[in-house]
Amino acid sequence: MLTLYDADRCPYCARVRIVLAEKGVQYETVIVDLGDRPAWIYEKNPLGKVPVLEEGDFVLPESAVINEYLEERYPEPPLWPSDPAERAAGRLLIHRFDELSRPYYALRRGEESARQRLDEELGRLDSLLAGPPFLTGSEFGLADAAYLPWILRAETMLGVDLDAHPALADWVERTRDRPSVAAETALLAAL
Ligand SMILES: N[C@@H](CCC(=O)N[C@@H](CS)C(=O)NCC(=O)O)C(=O)O
Repeated sequence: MLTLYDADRCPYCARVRIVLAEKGVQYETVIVDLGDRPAWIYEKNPLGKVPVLEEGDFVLPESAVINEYLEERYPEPPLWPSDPAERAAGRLLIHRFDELSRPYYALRRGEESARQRLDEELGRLDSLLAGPPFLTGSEFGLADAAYLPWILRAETMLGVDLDAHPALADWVERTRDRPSVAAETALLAAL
């Protein structure tokens, strides 16, 4: 049985929850109180952060690495495109995720000047989604799971209006039908 060391409000954990749900993998959850982190979490992850995935003696932190592991461990349904160039483009998006998270967290800290930078990044995603329905093409995948938690939180917690980014707004709406994302929306509403 897999165990996920998890926190409801953590968007990095949400990345992993979405992928576990997409793949229909059963797992146990251990909720970590981020406001009063238990000392033992440092044994699982020296950085003291969640998510951490555990399976027997195997302990793995870092959401992007966990999701790559899950993709290999549970190949069905595939969450990367079969084309290597398309997969590489998806990995590049995840590698450069900080371009979005930097202004997101700056805005969360109350730096209003970050709103414009965040808006530019949302514009970049909007352009990517002007053609295909998902970030790496015709199917929902790891890149979508990597970005969605912040977009959902930007709307609900930071009052970001997606109206200026119609393709991005359509993408969010499209993903809401998926049980993996609906669960996250419900969880956010309950925070
Ligand atoms: N790079 C990590 C980041 C994880 C992360 O920052 N998690 C936050 C909660 S959303 C955390 O555990 N924060 C505690 C801390 O920073 O000390 C990942 O992708 O998993």
